[in-house]
Amino acid sequence: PPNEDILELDAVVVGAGFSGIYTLHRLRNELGLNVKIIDAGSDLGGTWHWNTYPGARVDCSVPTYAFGIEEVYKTWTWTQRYPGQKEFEAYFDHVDKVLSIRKDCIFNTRVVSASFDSESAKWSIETNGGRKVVAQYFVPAVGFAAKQHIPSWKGLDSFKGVIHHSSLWPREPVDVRGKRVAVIGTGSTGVQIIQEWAKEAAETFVFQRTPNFCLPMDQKAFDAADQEKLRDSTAAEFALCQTTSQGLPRAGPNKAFGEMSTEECDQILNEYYDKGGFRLWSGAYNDLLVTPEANRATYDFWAKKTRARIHDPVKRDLLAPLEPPHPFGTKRPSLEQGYYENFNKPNVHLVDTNSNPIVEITPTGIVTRDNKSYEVDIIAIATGFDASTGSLSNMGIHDLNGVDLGERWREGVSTFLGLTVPGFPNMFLPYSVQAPTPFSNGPVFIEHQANFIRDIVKKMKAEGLRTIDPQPAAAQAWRDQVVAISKMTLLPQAKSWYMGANIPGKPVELLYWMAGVPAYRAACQDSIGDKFPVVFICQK
Ligand code: NA7
Repeated sequence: PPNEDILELDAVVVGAGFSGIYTLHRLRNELGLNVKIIDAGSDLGGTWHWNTYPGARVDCSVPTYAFGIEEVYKTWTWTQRYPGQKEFEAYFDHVDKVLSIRKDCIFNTRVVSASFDSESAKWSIETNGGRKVVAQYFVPAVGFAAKQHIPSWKGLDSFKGVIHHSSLWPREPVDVRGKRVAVIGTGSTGVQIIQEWAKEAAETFVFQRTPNFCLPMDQKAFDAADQEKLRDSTAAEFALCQTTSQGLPRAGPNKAFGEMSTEECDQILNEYYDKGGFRLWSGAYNDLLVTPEANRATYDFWAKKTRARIHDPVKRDLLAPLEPPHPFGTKRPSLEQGYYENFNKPNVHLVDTNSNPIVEITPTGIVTRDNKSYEVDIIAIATGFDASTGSLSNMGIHDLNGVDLGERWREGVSTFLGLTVPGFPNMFLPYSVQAPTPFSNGPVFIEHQANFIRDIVKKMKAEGLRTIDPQPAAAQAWRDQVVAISKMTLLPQAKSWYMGANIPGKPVELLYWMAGVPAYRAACQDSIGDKFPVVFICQK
């Protein structure tokens, strides 16, 4: 008889962000499966639920950083091109009103283990509350930034003031007026916090290890006329996203650096910088991340523009050095709104933790190697994440032989299509490793992967298959491709989270597949065509 204590489902999805919601919607509404999302958070949103730090804002523009589902976008109005976290909370509430997602979510619950039982051909999932769930399909949809990276500084727990990692920030605002504040880290998160705090805090101390090559955000508040225009253009913008390499609503450059005259380059670089957004990162030429000379030309252009905004020569050399520490765009740039001008204020200080690393957190501040002590009231730890593999490797997911996924990936990641892993039948990993993930417009790319998961499940049903499991040879070939593409690019030259290089002991390898979304989509389609029985072990 069925065990009443065990929840029996067709599919379990972990994570209620964009990828979890898309997958639930596709499997539940289009295939009629019984699906639930389990999420450690208390509501929908994933990244947009957790990241409540001051200034949290998307830096990929709407309306296409959103669900491409007509019923959702036709009934929603954005107030600005790059909305903040609060607007996303309201947006996910709207998504729930239209798609009825919350009713199938189990919140405040963390998955602590998942194992596949060959006999029943089902996943058995356990949560921190001791709940057991059994399902044919298992979809950890936890994004790339779910496992925080907090360096193990001496004395970290001794600090008497307010201290939080950016993605564990309290939901009620922390008042910084009249306070001395410190931000450690200058990635996308650090930059956003600094911009916010430098407006109000008495003293702001920025602890920078590597400069972020920030680009101007082309932020815009939408008026009624803009909103009307968006209503007409959104469908076409989403359609355009399907055709472009990054899933953005604009085509990339079609010429290489060497094919352009100096004047042509200058004109495009200036145009892209002035227009703002990630245009300069997408590239004024199509070999920005491949050809060193092309890359350097963009860097030099960027450095000249940025240096002109910073008055103090010491800060200028730290924020936008003449010699780049890594090629342009091989670490993620962020979009800024007056970030550099903040450093012209006398109460915004820049501490170089590259030459003087942090050695200790004391009850009252931060000490660097040169024995300088920075006394502060509030600290934001904006030191990033153990990207992509971190959350998956710590969820207790076991393969057919009982080996943990983290153990399987100890020497390097192996997947087929970045979505499936040999030995983990019927498990799908949207928005994860060895896929275009952070080099794409997230929601647009996720929609494609959710569609693919739906199509593969549909095919399994049509063919009467209980399980599919990628062939080890298919995964090896996929890995070889990721590595080969990586070697063609400049990305390995940066100590970035893309390379796993931000986490001590993590294998250094490019975690993502760089050949663009359309080519990725074609590879997925190919795998469920004639190749299907070759690349997957299929069992009835
Ligand atoms: P990031 O981009 O990983 O940035 C982390 C920052 O913290 C970065 O500036 C790091 O310097 C710095 N860092 C990390 N460890 C240390 C130590 N031990 N000491 C000093 N400084 C340190 O994370 P974010 O949260 O900003 O952004 C994550 C992504 O989320 C973002 O790219 C968007 O896609 C969304 P480093 O550069 O390693 O020298």
